[in-house]
Amino acid sequence: MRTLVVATSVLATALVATLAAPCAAAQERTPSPHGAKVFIISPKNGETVHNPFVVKFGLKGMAIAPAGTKAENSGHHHLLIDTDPPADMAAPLPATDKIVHFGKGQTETTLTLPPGKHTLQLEFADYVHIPHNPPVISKKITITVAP
Ligand SMILES: [Cu+2]
Repeated sequence: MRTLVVATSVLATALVATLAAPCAAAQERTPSPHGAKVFIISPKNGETVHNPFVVKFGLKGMAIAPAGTKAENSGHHHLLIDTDPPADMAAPLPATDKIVHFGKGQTETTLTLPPGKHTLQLEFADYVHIPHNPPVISKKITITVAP
């Protein structure tokens, strides 16, 4: 119990430090406008889908720009499959089988995943794949792929 309290306290301190020092980080990272958000239009959280299925990306308060194109309040989608956003928000998102870049400015994709439960989450990032500040990340949804 004591360990938990200490851990929570450290986490809270780290969070406060992050919130209190946006200026230092803002010089490195592209700012996102207030109220910007990304969300998964479909499938819905808890939905059961059949392969292959379409994932539609929603965006509010920002614009899509292809990777490599620097424009204010813009970026491109990244779909996180069965993984969390990387902790280091100052680094470009890696391209892996779990972090898929849509650098051409796509707003949907078609997936085929093994049957069972999977999580999906969207993370928006700038022209060099670095998350905005503050980061624009959707809620994580859980879906079930039917056998
Ligand atoms: Cu990218």
